[in-house]
Amino acid sequence: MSHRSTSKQIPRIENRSSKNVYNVLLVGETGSGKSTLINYLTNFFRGGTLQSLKIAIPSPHYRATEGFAHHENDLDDAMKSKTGKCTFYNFSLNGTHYAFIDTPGLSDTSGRNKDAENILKIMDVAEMSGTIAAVMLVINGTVSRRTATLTSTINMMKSSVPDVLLKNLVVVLTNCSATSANFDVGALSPWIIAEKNKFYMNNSALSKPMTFWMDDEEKFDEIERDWKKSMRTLDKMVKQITQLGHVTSNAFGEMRTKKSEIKAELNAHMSDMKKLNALRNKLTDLQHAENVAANAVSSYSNYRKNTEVEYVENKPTPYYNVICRIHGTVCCLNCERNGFWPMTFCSYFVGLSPCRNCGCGIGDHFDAQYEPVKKTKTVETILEETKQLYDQSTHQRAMIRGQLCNLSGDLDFLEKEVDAKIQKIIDNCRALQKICSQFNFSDELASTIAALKADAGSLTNLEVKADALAKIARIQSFTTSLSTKPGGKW
Ligand SMILES: Nc1nc2c(ncn2[C@@H]2O[C@H](COP(=O)(O)OP(=O)(O)O)[C@@H](O)[C@H]2O)c(=O)[nH]1
Ligand SMILES: [Mg+2]
Ligand SMILES: [Zn+2]
Ligand SMILES: [Zn+2]
Ligand SMILES: [Zn+2]
Repeated sequence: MSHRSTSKQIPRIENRSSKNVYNVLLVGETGSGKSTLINYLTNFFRGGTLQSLKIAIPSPHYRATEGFAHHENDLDDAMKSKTGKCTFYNFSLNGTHYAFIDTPGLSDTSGRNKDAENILKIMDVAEMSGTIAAVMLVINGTVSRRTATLTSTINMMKSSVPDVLLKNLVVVLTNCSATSANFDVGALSPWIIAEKNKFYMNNSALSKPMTFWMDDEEKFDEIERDWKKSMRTLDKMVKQITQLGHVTSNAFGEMRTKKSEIKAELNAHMSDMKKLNALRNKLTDLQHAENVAANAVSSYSNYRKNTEVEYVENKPTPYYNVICRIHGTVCCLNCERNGFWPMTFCSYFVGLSPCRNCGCGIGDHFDAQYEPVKKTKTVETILEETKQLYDQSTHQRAMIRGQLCNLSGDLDFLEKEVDAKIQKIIDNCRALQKICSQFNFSDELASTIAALKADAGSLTNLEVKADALAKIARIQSFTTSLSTKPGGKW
């Protein structure tokens, strides 16, 4: 049996060697006649007659006689919870074992979600069975192909039967005969059902209480004619099932794995886009902060101030000058005394009267062979407060630049990651299509993609939002192209 790791948690049906059992999966709309067919099979295998009907599945008019109700006890708990409403009906004939698996009806009134859930249950039970001999599509043969529910049921079935089982597809048209059937098997296209895999039955005995036809000769004849025909058809059908042989049902598990991987990857993709959104917003913030810091740096860069300072330099002169000690001024330039005593001979002093130039006493003056000259020089002073602000903003800016550098690294990484994940989604879709060429990606992924679009719409970074929406649109058109033409364009 399967040696694949994907099947490791799948409980198998114990104590029945799958090689000996022909597992037949019955699928179809609610009301198509699956339960009735199983009751007819019960009569076929267990020798029931119109006078002594054997009933596996009770109906309003017939009570169960076969004790199949507790059959699900054979399955372990894990299996039971997984299969839900799938029920096994086991029969044996001449040492050959058959298991007919009744599944929840599709296109149920409870809606699409319920259908999807039921399809999963059907696929789970198919996988757990280990091998499948036939997938039996039970269709009410009076229904023409054009009803919307039937079309949707057919599409659901196409999406759930792996290609390895296409040869094992069996169609049972109920409520009709080969001549009266309205249903066009061509509606299953591109599935082609071999003639010997098509069966027509009118299983009318159980639709009315026995009293309705038992004592009325004409009604009984009609019921009996159909009954006998059905039994002959079942004989052919059971023989054909053994001809179809066993196909390992791993493919159902692979489909389930691929489907859930694709959905998980799509969701992971969205959370990447959300991360990208956050990072891009942070990038914008940081770029703004960097700008602010850069402006601060330039506005605080004038922390140096130049001031003009006056000072006095003694310029040497070849002659003597009389200088006031108090005023620091030259009172007599190139004094005619030429430095000789007494100073009273200087024309600025008349006897002992004060200096005519500055008014100070003679004793406050001296002779010197230089001339004090006032000069100015430029001195650079540092504005401490401004410098502190400058240093702070320079530091700030360096930090922001570091963060920007890290952030753009993270962004690069994440963008590559996003591309790789999308590629993985594409690859998984292609792989799933290889397993099930009729898989309807558009339907299967519709709700996931709608959720992604809603998520993308709420992204705050306009650039990332546009990018996310474009990526989703690409994935969507890729999956649509897969649904219409195998291979698809990417
Ligand atoms: N006349 C006639 N009635 C049928 C046939 N198959 C099913 N029915 C009736 O159609 C109704 C739904 O059948 P049922 O077996 O419960 O469908 P299921 O929901 O697929 O299990 C019941 O009333 C059946 O008696 C058929 O081949 N001929
Ligand atoms: Mg039923
Ligand atoms: Zn003088
Ligand atoms: Zn003087
Ligand atoms: Zn003076």
